[in-house]
Amino acid sequence: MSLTTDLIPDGAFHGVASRQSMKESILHHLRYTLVHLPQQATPRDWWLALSLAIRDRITDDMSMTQIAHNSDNVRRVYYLSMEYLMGRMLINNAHNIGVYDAAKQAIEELGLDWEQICDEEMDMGLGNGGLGRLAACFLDSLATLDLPAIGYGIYYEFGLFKQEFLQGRQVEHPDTWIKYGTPWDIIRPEYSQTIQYYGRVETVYDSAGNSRPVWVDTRSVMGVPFDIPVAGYDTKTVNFLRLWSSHSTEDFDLEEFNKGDYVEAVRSKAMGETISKVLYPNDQNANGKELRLVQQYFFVACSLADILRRFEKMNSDWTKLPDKAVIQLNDTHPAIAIVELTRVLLDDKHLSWDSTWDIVTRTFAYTNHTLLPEALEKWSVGLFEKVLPRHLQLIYEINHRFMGEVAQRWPGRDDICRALSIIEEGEHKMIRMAHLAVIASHKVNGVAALHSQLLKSELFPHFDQLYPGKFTNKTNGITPRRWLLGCNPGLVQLFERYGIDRDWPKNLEHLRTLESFLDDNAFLDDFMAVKHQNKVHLAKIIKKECDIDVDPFALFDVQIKRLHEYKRQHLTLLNILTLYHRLLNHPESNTVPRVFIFGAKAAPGYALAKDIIYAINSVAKVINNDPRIKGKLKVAFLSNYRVSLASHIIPAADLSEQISTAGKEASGTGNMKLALNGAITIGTMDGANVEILEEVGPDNIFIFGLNVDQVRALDHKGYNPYRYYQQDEELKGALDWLCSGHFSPNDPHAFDSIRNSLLQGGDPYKVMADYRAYMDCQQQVSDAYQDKPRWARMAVLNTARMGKFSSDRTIQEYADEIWTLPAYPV
Ligand code: B1H
Repeated sequence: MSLTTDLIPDGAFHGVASRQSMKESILHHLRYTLVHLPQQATPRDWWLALSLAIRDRITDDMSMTQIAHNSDNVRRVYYLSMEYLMGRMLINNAHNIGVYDAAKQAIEELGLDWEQICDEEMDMGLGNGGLGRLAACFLDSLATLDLPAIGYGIYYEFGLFKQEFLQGRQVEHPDTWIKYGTPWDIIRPEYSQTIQYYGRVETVYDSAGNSRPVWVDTRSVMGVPFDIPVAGYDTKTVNFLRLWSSHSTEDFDLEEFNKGDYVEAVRSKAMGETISKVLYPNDQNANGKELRLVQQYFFVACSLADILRRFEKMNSDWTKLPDKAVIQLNDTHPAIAIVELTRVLLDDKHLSWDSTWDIVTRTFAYTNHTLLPEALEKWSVGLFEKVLPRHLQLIYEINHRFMGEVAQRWPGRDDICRALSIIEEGEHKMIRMAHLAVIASHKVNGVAALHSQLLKSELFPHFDQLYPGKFTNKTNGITPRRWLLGCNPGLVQLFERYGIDRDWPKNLEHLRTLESFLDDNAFLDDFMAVKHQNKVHLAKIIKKECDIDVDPFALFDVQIKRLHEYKRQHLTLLNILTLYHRLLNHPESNTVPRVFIFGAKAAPGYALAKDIIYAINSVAKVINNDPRIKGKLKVAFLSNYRVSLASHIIPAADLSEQISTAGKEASGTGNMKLALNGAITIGTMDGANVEILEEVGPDNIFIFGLNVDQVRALDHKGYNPYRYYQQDEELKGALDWLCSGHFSPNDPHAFDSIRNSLLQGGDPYKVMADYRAYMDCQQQVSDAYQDKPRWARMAVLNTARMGKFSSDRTIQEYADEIWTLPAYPV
């Protein structure tokens, strides 16, 4: 690299100079970091050199930001999450620091293909779905809004499994994202932490005869942090994500070894290496595994120790901790942090209980992401005691004091005490982590208006009465940098041509000016031409990945999300079967050609979800190869759905399927991404769909089906799915056909599980009840799609009216109303 480029400050990288210096940087890294000459370099070498060149333009600002935050002893938010779905980082970072054009031109001048180079990057898939991606969007917004923030999580060696279809069935493979390293992390051995777990609690007496508990005979494990820089968009702020990797501690091994227990020493060494090995793939399904509990404690204890270390450098009064640190819990997965902070302040720093509890409750805030009972975390008391015996004592103490409060508020109401207790009584005593999180947090929020309402009225009604004002709503959002600027360059260029305010990525409300072009037919045509180009691009991906030919003029009907019964991919399957049946009966009918596009991973142990995948793939195979329907219906299930694949599918979608049973989807965020890119939503009155309806207006969205009240009423009077089956010929026909063996000749009973869950199983997610309303609504969709100008206006209005769903708005609300966290521009 030349001396001059070293001396030019970041902001001065413009135009030719910027492109030239970028090219020099890339070639420098190729030659001196990767030790390759251009003629030997593989696409991966170029990708790595390019990434390092971009990284060089981030790291100085990162150092400056951290020096400023530290030396000014600023208040920070600490975001604790078991999951971060960062996806690919190159394009996002290039946009955020303003070198995207320079980088792309430099690559092209080097005779390389930009997309091919970007495609070399492995997704950083350290999350399951919406919850993990939300954390990633939040990091982007925190930095963009100049908010001092650090994210904490786990440096999983294997992220979410790679999905493959073998004869239509899901097969999982390990995700080896880190095998050859990543240019985006910085190892920080100097900030390693050693933490204790297992062991037992002893009571010791001092000379004055006072007793105190001591946690002894513990095992220990070391956390080594890896920092991922998070650059804000169009600002100097660079925060970071600190991920802990677990390692065995030498001192401990030696101790065991010297006791003569060689095998135990080696075993615990293996355990140390195991903790951060793999992400649990059970989205929305708490599993009571010991390793999961250990993962939670490991990352929480390392993170807290790191937070307290930072606090102690500049402060001496522990009662000031809540002035300098607010800790946001991304669901209950990191809620053990509450108990760990209690333990440190009480046992290590020797504060009083009252002082400790006051600090704890002023420090923590908790976000709830689900009402599904199977996702609400509970730990068995026995397991907890084994791994964290001292923490269990503290939970009992917290609960004891809390029960006192409840008894005072509702004298004689043992039923309420039992309902609110952290400990669930029964044959197996369980610890309810959500109760702990509610009790210890100063704010608890849901993730969409409806969800937050249900949180108060259904999940925590007594807590709401006990703590008025504690429960709030923070409707989710998405970062416009990744979900429009990064993924839809065609639309971005269109905005430029029509003179849309260039700061829309920071002020998404500015896209409202698109509404002034609603009567401009040339604009509508241009807008839809971009959509068409994106569909052509996706069609190529579908051809390459699935070997299916799809017509880009057909309606692209997209359902991309984790596979779960409550999300009702099987309702879409019934729609597909019905449409196929209608086409066979009326081959000459004027049907709107559709391509159904799916992306979904099923939890490896979720048999019914896997059967639904197999069913969709099996039906797809028959439909895609049936010449009688002349290609009017196609079904493409793309395997290995992930962030990078989403960014190709979303800009190409016409219709966005958001069809969860009302009351089940806390928010959804894919709904926002698709609408922002001009897809029209077909959805139920669930999660953030309700607020999307408010924003776009009833003419620009397709709403169908039971609402929450109707679902409750149906359950109340007794729901009978058979009634719908027997009374609706098409529904019966579709379900019977699925299970007739027609779609699985070698395995005629392959889909009985689906049928059973919908009939004998009582259809817990009301698929049968919503089928007819869904079919009718889909007919309205087809009619609207045939009216090209109408559809175009709807699409534009969806893009124009998504301002509310920028995660910048969400984060600003957290900063103002939960964190009282001022911006701190560097
Ligand atoms: C959401 C989860 C979740 N809610 C447990 N809950 C997990 C629960 O591995 N686990 O144990 C993993 C994930 N994920 C999602 O959060 C909601 O379903 C979406 O509706 C919401 O948009 C998203 C972000 O708030």
